[in-house]
Amino acid sequence: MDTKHLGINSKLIHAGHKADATGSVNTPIYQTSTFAFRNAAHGAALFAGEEDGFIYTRIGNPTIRALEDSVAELENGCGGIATSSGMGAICTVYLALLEAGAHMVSTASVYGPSRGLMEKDFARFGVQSMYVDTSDVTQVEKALRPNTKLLYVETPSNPTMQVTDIDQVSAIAHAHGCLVVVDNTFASPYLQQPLELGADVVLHSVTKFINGHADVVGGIIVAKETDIYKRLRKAMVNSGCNMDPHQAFLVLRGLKTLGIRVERAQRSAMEIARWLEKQPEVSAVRYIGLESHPQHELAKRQMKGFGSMISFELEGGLEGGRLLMNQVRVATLAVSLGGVETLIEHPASMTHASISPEDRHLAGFSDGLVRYSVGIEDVEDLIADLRQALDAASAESPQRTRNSDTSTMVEEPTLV
Ligand code: LCS
Repeated sequence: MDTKHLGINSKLIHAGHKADATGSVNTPIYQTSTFAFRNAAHGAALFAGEEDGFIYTRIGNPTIRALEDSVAELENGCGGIATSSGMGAICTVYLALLEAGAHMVSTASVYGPSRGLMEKDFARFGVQSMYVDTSDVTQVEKALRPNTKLLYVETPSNPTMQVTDIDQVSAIAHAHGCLVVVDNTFASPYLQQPLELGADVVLHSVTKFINGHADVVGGIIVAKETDIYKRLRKAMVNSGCNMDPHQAFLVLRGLKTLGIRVERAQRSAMEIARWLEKQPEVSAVRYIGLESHPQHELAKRQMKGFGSMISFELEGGLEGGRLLMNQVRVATLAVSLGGVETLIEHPASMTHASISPEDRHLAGFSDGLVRYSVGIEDVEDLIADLRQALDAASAESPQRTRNSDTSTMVEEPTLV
């Protein structure tokens, strides 16, 4: 079905699906590693790119293709490339668009491993990088060098919730002959379309909102132009970062409800953020839907909604956050985000532990920051849960929840 003219919720249901001989309403799982050629000439034509079709699942597969086509349409790109994980997508982007001697400028508070992979691994192959607050356009402009090939932006950023003006930074980067990649994981294509705002490439950890059910790890990249799409696909195929057909099937299933999940979760997030702002134990709330957020107006212009990610700090600093995380009962203490279930985690010791304490400080978040991914439970239950957790935390250690004690902070880097 041609879905180009349809609204986003209709696209979520129908884009990417191609009817097969059975009339299957959903794209089946083509659980096969390889595809038979009709004859030798057919095989040769597929390899030469003279005919469209499937060769081998690392290169392409109908179930994976359905997901790639669907997200490419949602993002208004020329083609999608599904990957084994969000990090697989990021690795593919670095591999395809950078080389020895090239320089990358990125958001300082980017997801920990996105930075770790560059600083610890790609650096060994001579790729240079620099991390700035990309929500500040002047910092971006100053960071660009003649050899800067890539501006890699995460917006909203994990876990600081900073919002970068994609339109403005794209114009600056393009004037320097530099490509722009946006990690759109926190917004999802339902709320933000970076390619429409000037970016060249958009990527997602589909593990989060796109799949939405905490049962799959995966990634996807969408390019605006064909030549970049081809470079990215080649890097994915050669590095073996491909998605698996069963993964793709589950993500296709999750994707259909993206709109209703995001709408509900962001409604609850607004209520929770406003409630958190009023609690005496809470010293700061970062939610882009709040007027107090420094880029609230930009988010209003750039996004179709404010999403469901909240970061907050307690008066009791790190210790206060730890006590709270141990006391929640409806929310689950776990990393990841963007699922139907509410998750709470501690970036400094978990998702961003691989970034040094100095760099975390420079990126703009304290060891006391707690990240809260709002799910689709009843909002009254989530608020009651937070209230009882704050009460229990205070009862457990009334004086400690009011001190900023970071002396017991574990600096051991982890893998997530
Ligand atoms: N980009 C962002 C913004 C992320 O938050 C993550 C994972 C990734 C990329 C990597 O995706 P993955 O390979 O895990 O599919 N973020 C995580 C987080 O904040 N908690 O656990 C994983």
